[in-house]
Amino acid sequence: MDNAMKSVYDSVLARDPDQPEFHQAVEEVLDSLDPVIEANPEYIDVVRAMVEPERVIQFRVPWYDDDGNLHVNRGFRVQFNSAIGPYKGGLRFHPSVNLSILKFLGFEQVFKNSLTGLPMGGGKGGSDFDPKGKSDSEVKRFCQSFMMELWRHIGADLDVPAGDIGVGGREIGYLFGMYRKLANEFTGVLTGKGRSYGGSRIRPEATGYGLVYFAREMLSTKDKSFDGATVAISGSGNVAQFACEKVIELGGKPVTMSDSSGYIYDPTGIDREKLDWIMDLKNNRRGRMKEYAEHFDGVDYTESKPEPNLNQMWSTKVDVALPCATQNELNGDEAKMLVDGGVTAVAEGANMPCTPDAVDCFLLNGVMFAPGKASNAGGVATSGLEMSQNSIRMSWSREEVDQKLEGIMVNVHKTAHETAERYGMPGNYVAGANIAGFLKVAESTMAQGIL
Ligand code: NDP
Ligand code: 2IT
Repeated sequence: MDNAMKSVYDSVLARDPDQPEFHQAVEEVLDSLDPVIEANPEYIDVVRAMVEPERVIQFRVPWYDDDGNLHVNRGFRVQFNSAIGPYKGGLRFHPSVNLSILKFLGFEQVFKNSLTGLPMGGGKGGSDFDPKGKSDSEVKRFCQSFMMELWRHIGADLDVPAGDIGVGGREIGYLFGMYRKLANEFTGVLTGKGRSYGGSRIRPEATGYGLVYFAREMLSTKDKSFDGATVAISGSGNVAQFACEKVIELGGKPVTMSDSSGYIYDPTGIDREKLDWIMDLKNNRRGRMKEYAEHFDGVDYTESKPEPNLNQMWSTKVDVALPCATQNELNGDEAKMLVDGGVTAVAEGANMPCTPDAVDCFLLNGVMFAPGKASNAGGVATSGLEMSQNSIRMSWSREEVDQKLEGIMVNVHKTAHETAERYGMPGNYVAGANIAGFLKVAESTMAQGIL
């Protein structure tokens, strides 16, 4: 980082010293931007403005559980940047949610959305509510209470939330229903909606499919492919499930999946039938991965242990690793285990799952590495396609949406790859994605005046 950039970073640290995830996300981007500022010194002012969200909304979310007890959660929406389009990004319901996490996610979303080539700004929101173990009616009451405040801050041309950890089709349905009632209008204010009320085909699959399309493109630059490749996947939620599905379709062999309680290792591979079983377990029965090892023969289950214990899942010998659970789930020592096991490529399905040490380890050891803001952009890109369909009051076929998604991911890969080359860092997708994502937003910000 050069001096001007360092002073921006120092001001971020000084202003919000208690936001480590946000610092991490900002540092990674600023580290990439030196050559851009060298070529366009005026962009340093854009950087100064970009590290501060345009608006942050925080609110109270009171709700009653099934026994009539009151709970009070905290709700947020971080409207980070609208230079190239309405704020766009998911909602996360998880007990760990705080402003640091939502600001890191919102900040990354700005670059990711820009990379998709679609006109979407960046935002993120959510709550420290834990959907785990809650009844359907408790989740519904929570979502309704959450939207009772959020609705006045969002809109189809203003801010369009979607899902993220803990927010899937069920939650989006309850949120959309409440928005429609309060605003007295039916618009595409949320994405990830059900098919029967304006949702896009392929949106549930999009992040996982997009991730594998991106990884396929990355592998092909070194004449490699998923065909016959052994793959480690972490997580077992939306992104992990559909990444697994696409890996199987391309001839790969996924051998691990996990949840916050532990991971399974299935040496014979997770096939279509076993994946269907996992989808039913996770999406309908809301069960734990441990049950997979109890149900299928020859499967190892390892319970997760808190840090400083290493997650042994990453010591599995694989060709490709797809971390699809959460931020900072894969550290430098775990990256070293993957390298020792001979990994060729790592592509982030989650947002920032690899720590800076892990990323350094991959790059130093010549492992192809795709940062989430490029490789998981297929989810928000397909949300963008849902917004388009809602605007023109049409719905496209599965093939049409999948084709567009694939085209966008091929293009995101090409953009990140070519930009890295142009700026003298061939093969560095982190630099390529950060620079390309930044340039479009910076140009728009300058053209409109920094406001
Ligand atoms: P889900 O809620 O569907 O699944 C999350 C998965 O990650 C679960 O298996 C969960 O296990 C695990 N997990 C979550 N938090 C932790 C934790 N603290 N420690 C260990 N495991 C954890 O979420 P998604 O699949 O939608 O999201 C996964 C990642 O992908 C997130 O980083 C998200 O931001 C990112 N992402 C999602 C997109 C989308 O369209 N949904 C788009 C782009 C990125 P458990 O059930 O035990 O909590
Ligand atoms: O992190 C992400 O890109 C998402 N959770 C998806 C956001 C969206 O608006 O579809």
